[in-house]
Amino acid sequence: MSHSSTQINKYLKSLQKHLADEHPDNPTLANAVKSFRKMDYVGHSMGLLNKDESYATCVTWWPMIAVLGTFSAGKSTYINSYLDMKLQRTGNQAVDDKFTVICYSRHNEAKTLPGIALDADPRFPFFQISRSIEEISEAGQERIDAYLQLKTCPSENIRGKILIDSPGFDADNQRASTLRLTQHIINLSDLVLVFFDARHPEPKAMQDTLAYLVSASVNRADANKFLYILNQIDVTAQEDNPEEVVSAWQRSLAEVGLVTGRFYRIYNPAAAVPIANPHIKERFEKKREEDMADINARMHQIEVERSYRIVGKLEQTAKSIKNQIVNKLSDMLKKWKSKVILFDGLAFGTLAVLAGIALTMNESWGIVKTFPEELMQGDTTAIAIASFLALSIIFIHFSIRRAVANKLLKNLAKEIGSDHEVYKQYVQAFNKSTATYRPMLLSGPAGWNDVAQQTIDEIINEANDYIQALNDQFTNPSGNEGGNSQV
Ligand SMILES: Nc1nc2c(ncn2[C@@H]2O[C@H](COP(=O)(O)OP(=O)(O)O)[C@@H](O)[C@H]2O)c(=O)[nH]1
Ligand SMILES: [Mg+2]
Repeated sequence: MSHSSTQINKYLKSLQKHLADEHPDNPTLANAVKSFRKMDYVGHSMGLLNKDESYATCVTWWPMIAVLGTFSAGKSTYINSYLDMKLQRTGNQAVDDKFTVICYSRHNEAKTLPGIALDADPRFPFFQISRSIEEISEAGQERIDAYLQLKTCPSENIRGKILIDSPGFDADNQRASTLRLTQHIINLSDLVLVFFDARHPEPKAMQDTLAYLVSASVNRADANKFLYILNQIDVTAQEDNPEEVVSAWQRSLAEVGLVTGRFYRIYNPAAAVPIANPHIKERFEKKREEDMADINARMHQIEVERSYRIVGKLEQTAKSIKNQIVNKLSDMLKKWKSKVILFDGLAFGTLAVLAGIALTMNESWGIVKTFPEELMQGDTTAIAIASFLALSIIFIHFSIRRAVANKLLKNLAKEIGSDHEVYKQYVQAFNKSTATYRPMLLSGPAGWNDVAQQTIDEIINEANDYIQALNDQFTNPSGNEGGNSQV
């Protein structure tokens, strides 16, 4: 990602503000932003980062949970009950044709903002989404607002994460852009709840959904972030054999290749049809409670992991600068210097020998003797020759420096892969360390001075303090446990 440095500053300020808003009495993550900013200074001075880049944009600050599935499967009803407020409209006809990104805000009312607001919102991992929307949308001109809206709401249950409600899914009638946006959201999400409707266990819409959402998820490396939920299971209570609906559903999933994975059966008691038979009612309620507890645990886990993941990334990046990147750069610089000296020697040695041969053959060694004198006297030809020689030497020397540096970077690309995240950082830092203006004799990579070393050590210490603070927050039984609020 590339932005102007004022944009980055705005982003970081806004990030800090949102974190402070979300955790007014727990500044750990807001402090972590400050540590990331400190690390940016080191990154900038070493050349690892461009001025318009920040380590803080490399982490997802708010994990995303996407709720996908068929039309009127009860996605919005589920989300409202999770939030414990009626934020989303619900109903049997299509009520929403946009994706709704739901974020926490302390301010006491739910607010809807146009999708364009997401573009500048650091909470959303689509930071600068309009560009990718342009790629996604076939019309090109279509605005992000046509696909996305942002809602903020004061529900405690959404603190520390983002929920995405989606329009009903119908692979046949969907605009291609919506399908692509769905894939984009799936890729960015930390957890994906796929809702099906027990009222319509096997209509075509479900088959299409299965084919599109499920078969795509089966072979993914992150397949375990998908939870498959058969909702509105209450309607099967009147059937002679309620289990048959569940089996049919699981068979459909198996047909598209999903044999393992997490399957849940739930319903929303407030929206459900009353279950008359007390035995069936009890059985349904028990299963529902178990499954809801599992789903809630996964959602809470995401929030806890988020904090540790962010602080972990801070510590890991600082340590990798100190231990790996600096060592690797120093090593490369050492090789670079000795090779440059070697090739300088070869080049100038060869030139000297050739010059010697030429002078001998022309029997004109005398020129060499008179040359300094002529130069002192200000002879223009002599000055021109001397300047030409000097410039040639400089040109050859710097060409060798560049060529050797490029060769070493090529080797590095082979070693770690040129698409590796840090490869670009190495290239920028090594180019800075071997830049024309930088004397070759300096040991150590550019920007890696006492201040930088001290800063990195401070950041590592700070990261340890944050982990301590998170342990206190998440494991202290008397304190704010955070997880019980959403049952
Ligand atoms: N019987 C029953 N109806 C439900 C349940 N959940 C939602 N509904 C109803 O199903 C309809 C569609 O729900 P909605 O949340 O709008 O579905 P969405 O399109 O997936 O967002 C609404 O009329 C809900 O009241 C449930 O668990 N059981
Ligand atoms: Mg809905």
